[in-house]
Amino acid sequence: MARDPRSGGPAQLGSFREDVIAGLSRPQKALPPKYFYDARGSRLFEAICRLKEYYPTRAELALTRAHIGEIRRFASKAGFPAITLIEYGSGAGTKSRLMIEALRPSVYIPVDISEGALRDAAANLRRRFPGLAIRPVHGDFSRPLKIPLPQGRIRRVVYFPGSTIGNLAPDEAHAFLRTTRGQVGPQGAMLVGVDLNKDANVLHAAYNDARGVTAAFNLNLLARVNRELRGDFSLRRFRHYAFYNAPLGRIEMHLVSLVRQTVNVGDHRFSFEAGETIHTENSYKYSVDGFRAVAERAGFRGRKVWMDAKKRFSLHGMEAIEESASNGS
Ligand code: AVJ
Repeated sequence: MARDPRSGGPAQLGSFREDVIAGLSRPQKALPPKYFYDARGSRLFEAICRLKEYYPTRAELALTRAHIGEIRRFASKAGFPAITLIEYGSGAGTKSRLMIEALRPSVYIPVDISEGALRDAAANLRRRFPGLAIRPVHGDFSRPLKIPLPQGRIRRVVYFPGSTIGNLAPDEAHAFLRTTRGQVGPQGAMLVGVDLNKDANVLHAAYNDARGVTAAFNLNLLARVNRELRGDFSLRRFRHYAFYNAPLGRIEMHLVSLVRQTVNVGDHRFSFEAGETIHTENSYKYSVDGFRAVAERAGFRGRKVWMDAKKRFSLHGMEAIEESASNGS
């Protein structure tokens, strides 16, 4: 299917090969989580979203459905007859459909790193919303994107669901929000899904599911290195490890080397001690006020926050702060 044979792809995607070599050369070996989402990884992530332990997807869908009228009112603005909706990390597109139905944008710009998911979702949405202009952008939203935006009295709304922002450390989230603030302009708005702090056992279970789907998702990163970069990782010699790092307020995912070993990636060779890890993902959890503080420093005022009944997940409705009123950076 949508295997991406390029090592790099579009310029803004950078290079898988370079990022892997650099990440495995660091004292704490690390791989960027954006590379989870090849065709197989995207399918495994969809399976994670259906797991009973993985509450975020269901909680976000439920709260979005429950508050869709208010979300619509928040997004629309007097004097702005049309909306351009930009979605970061649109993936399979279930939430996209809901948001398009609610906001009725005239232009929809889905941005995703997974080319196959982007293409399939765009095709589905074209069938469902024949009047909507859909302009997919294949790329990595962690870097500034050149997104063609219509001019005039059009309200720009960025939708960033799924708590993907949790992959970023607070200072990176701040920089990302600042770039987004520039992208939506002074009359723009943002809807961002943010997972909330909660009981560590609930968090732990969500990233250590009984059926091992999260483990397969994590290990697929090594399989992808083997497939695309001539790697020789033995998947039986690494184990999935995820825990809640309470002082830092984040779930960390790692791959633990079970033995002392060396691994080749193309012409590069890496050695592992028994027990040494590759850090593959952070997933930061916020309080409502904690997230608002980060957003405020980046030029967004929190106007609304919606939560599911158990207060596990939040959707923040934020508006751009006029430039003169904000100067944190
Ligand atoms: C897509 C980044 C929101 O952090 O919960 C799910 C990815 N990793 N299970 C998350 C993920 C392991 C997910 N995000």
